[in-house]
Amino acid sequence: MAEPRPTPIATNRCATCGDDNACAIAQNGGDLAAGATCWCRAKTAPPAALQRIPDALRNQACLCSRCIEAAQDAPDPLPSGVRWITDPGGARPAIELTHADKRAVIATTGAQVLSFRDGGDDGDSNNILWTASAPEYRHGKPVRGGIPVVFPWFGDHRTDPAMPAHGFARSRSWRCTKVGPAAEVTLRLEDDEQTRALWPHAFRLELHVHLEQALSLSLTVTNRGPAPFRFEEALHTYFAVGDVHSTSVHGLEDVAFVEHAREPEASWDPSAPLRFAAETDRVFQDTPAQIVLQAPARRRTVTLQTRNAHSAIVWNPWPKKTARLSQMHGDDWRTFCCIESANVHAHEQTLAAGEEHTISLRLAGRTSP
Ligand code: TA6
Repeated sequence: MAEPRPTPIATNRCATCGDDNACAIAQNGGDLAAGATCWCRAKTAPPAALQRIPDALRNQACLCSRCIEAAQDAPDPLPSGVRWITDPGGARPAIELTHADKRAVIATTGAQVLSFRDGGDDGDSNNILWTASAPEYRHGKPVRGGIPVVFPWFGDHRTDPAMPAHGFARSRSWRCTKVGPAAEVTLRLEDDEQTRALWPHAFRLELHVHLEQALSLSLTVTNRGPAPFRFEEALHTYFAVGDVHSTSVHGLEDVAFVEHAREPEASWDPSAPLRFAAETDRVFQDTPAQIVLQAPARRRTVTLQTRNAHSAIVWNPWPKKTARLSQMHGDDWRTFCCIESANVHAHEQTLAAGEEHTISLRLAGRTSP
């Protein structure tokens, strides 16, 4: 017997994906006395859908029809190691994966991995991923940090400066289409009239996130349209390094690159491991499948293993660019670097009608005694 339908209070945000749930009662200011009847009262959400409502949002909002649909053939009991929560901002649905002493949190907005803790308490020192000092957890906005999903273009739009940087996928509400069997979920984004207004193609994105000793992500792009399309993509990973001055990146020695920073180092040895001594925004092409980040200030080594990622971007804004960036405090640049697993610029991908393409990233952290 399905649990009683939550009585929505003035929020038209779906409790499990954050998208508009078209709740008539919420649109009526949540005033139940007004007698507004919501479409949801005519629907019966499967138990699996109701189980996905985070405690903090229970009785706060209806589910959207697409999340109810997505949960139709879901296994009733959520597998251990998967839990719906709200993100650190308290209002946006998120999914928590746990495995042994490891924990990852994924926001449904943008299917953005927000944190990956390899043991210990919930403190930031255990978080392999980095979050800016003034994070904004807002519907329709990526948080600065974690692993934003960049699609269908990288950086600024080539012809229209009004378009969102790094595409639109990181700002949209994704919904969960598969849970389990282990500590794993699949989140999906498909084209709709808003995305087609920005990029006129029918597509499906699926991000599969699996937590074991390592954190594995795979992003599959499917061309659902009648004609080929071209796209760029990146898993734009922010790493917590403690002190960027003592950090080094290994595996990109002698790999072809273009430096895009406004004020980069005057010169450096491309055959040596990459170190940070100025603003760095280096796009590498034809990259190896393994890159290693050494962050001695955190006594941490992180190994990135990729499949089908032919580009990598290494970025640190240094102080001047940090001052121009949202969600950042002045000193934030000191404690992170980005190593982004991607296909961009010369490795922009072409996908024929009906075809799919998958890029994968596996993050394994090791802390030295
Ligand atoms: O990936 C590096 C980069 O393109 C930088 O140039 C910087 O703009 C960064 O991404 C962050 O972009 P965002 O749009 O998230 O502020």
